[in-house]
Amino acid sequence: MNRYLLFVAILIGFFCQSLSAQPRPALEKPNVIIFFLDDSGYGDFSYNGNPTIHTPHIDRMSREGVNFTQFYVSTAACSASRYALLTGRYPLRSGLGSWVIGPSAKSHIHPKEITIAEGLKAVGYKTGMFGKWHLGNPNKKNNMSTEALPLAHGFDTWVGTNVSHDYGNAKLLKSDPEGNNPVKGYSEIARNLPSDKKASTSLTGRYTQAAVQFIKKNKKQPFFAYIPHNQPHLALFAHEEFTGKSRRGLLGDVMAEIDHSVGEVLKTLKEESLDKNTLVIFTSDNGPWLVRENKKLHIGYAFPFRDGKGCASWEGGFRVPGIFYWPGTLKAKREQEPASTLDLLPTLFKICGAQVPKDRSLDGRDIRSLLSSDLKGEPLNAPFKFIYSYSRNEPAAIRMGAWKLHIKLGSQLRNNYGFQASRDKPLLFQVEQDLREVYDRAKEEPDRVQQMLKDLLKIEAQMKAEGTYWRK
Ligand SMILES: [Ca+2]
Repeated sequence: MNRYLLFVAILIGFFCQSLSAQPRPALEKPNVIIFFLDDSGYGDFSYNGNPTIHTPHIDRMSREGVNFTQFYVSTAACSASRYALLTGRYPLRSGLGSWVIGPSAKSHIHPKEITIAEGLKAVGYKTGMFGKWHLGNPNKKNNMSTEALPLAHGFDTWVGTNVSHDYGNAKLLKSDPEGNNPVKGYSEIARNLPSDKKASTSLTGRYTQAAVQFIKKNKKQPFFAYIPHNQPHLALFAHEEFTGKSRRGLLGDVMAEIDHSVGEVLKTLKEESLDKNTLVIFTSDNGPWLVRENKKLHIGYAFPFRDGKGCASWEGGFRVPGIFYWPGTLKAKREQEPASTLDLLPTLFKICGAQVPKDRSLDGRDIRSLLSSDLKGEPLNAPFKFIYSYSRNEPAAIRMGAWKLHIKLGSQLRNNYGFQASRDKPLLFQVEQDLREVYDRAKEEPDRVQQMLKDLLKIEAQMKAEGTYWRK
């Protein structure tokens, strides 16, 4: 009898264990991971045709997931692009005043903004960030405000740089309940990054390991991991394990390490039986460097688009990878409908059961219907409409459907390819046919020009009238 009872107890034990090991159903609060590279061009990946850069894990995501071929960021520089991704709002709404805020700027993302991390945290997600922040830095001008760093914006844990690692005084920080450097809740791992090669070459691997640990630690509850790698923003740094291996040189080495990072995260999800209830998104914050002083060998590639990082509105600054990977829920698809990083917040909030904010303007669309019919998203009922923002976060162009109207030009190459554009004399391109923006169609399409200009001015006026949380 005793042996019988023992046998039953063991059976019950097995049963309970297997129940607790069952992952959540795929659609019940799925985990979310966002990879967000820095300055990686549309053409810097083997899946987009780069012949000498090898990115096998990212390529596999693009083949097996939903690969958006017309995916955008709302500005061609770091800070404002991060703001737009995290809040689903155009950069002008941020009140940051500039598309890049340096370590001594007073500005930071306002605490009243609702980020993806805050929305998901409010419905029970653990939230971790592993990489570059660049949305504020505690300094004298903002009275060493703790609101300038990630813990005030929905992240439970963070390791990463406060700004880009090419600022002379850039710091590598981490959240630390006991810490008080530079402010309460943080401690410093390294400072003056450009002159600390050891710290700089550690970044990609450090973020990867921290993200993997975070996933393992939180595997029994919903989590959100935001992984904004510092690379391939200049200066390029790869761990020695990857250095000198790529035919493309150091940029290829850097991309191989990033690809390895993606591979490690996907492997962990599989090993922990989390792959079926985790949505992984892969994108970049803006187009590539094309020239910089004598570092031409490090340039990235925006092909087939024109220009790169730091331009006003040319496609090469704004087109980035847009891959959504979720085995079992998303079927492999090459999606040609345009979408942008602004769409992440509304889409993720719907998928994860978070409250979509109603007390502010959101500029993204809920694109669940483009991902999978299982997600039960509303069909998109209007053509894609999208504002390109320039250095003061003001509109420089608008896209409506397949057409794009430039009202202001700016080029990293400083030549604008012989074109000029203004509000009085805009340029018009059909960017689904004319990928490189070569043929100005404004004269043939005067009514379209007027309509698009009117729409651009209307959106700009609405943003200015609504104001920002910094200044009403
Ligand atoms: Ca960037």
